Amino acid sequence: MADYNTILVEQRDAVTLVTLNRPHALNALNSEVLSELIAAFTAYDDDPSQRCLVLTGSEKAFAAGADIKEMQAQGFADMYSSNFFAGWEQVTATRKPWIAAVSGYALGGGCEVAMMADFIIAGDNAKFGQPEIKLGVTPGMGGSQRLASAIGKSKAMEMCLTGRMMDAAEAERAGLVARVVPASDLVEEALKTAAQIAAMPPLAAIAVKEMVNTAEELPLEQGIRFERRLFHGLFGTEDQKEGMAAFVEKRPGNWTGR
Ligand code: CO8
Repeated sequence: MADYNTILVEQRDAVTLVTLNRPHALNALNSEVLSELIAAFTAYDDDPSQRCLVLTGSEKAFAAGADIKEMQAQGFADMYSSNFFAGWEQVTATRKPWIAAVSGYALGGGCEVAMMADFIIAGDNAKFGQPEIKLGVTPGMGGSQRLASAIGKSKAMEMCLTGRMMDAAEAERAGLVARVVPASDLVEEALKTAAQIAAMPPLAAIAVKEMVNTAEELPLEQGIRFERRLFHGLFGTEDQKEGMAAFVEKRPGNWTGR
């Protein structure tokens, strides 16, 4: 397994656990974190033995945002010419499922990274926010778009305009997170859910991701056609034959990912 400076990566059977590890900066996201996450997510996507990934932080902070100290002195030309932080699109291009397990602060870029996940499981101490306005800027890693789509315009606008934090209970009510669990059990609960997903037929899991994500991009009629074509396509796989035979024969499926 590759050696990283800012993240820890371990494999638990078919589940990869990635832990953000810059405790002195509350896991603030800098360019090194980004390049290491891209490497870890690419390795996960390319490894057929790995079928789900959990991204987590510490109990105090999932991530307190993009690294303000790294950005502070940069000008427009620096940001624009380096296309600063465009690399996050490589993380969102991950084809296999991944879960964000959020404890403590998920602010600014931290909230935005959590929202890049397929879904979020939150510890009961989680705090979500887009406080960039207090720094004279705005969300810049998809937060304005993904927050609006997750919780609706009114709440997203209020969060981004005031910079206030939303606690775990409110985030669950608003539909930002799939589930809230006691903070002390967060990683184990997320790993359990990941293991459930890892036990599913992997091609169907990728297809689910593609079709649910398409709901945010296509009008309903085209989205439904896209879903149907992917559904039809799965009938060309061994796992469809196995899954339906296993149901009829009342036994668990044995997936090949073919
Ligand atoms: N960047 C850099 N360092 C940070 C950050 C951050 N985002 N957050 C915390 N730290 C550092 C602090 O500077 C401090 O370091 P030091 O000990 O050296 O002074 C250490 O972490 C501990 O932080 P605090 O002492 O502040 O801890 P508290 O428990 O008192 O407060 C808070 C915790 C409330 C989370 C507080 O640290 C805070 O408000 N942090 C900043 C939150 C924030 O504004 N986040 C948004 C950042 S901007 C952003 O994310 C933009 C994303 C889009 C980029 C897209 C580019 C294209």
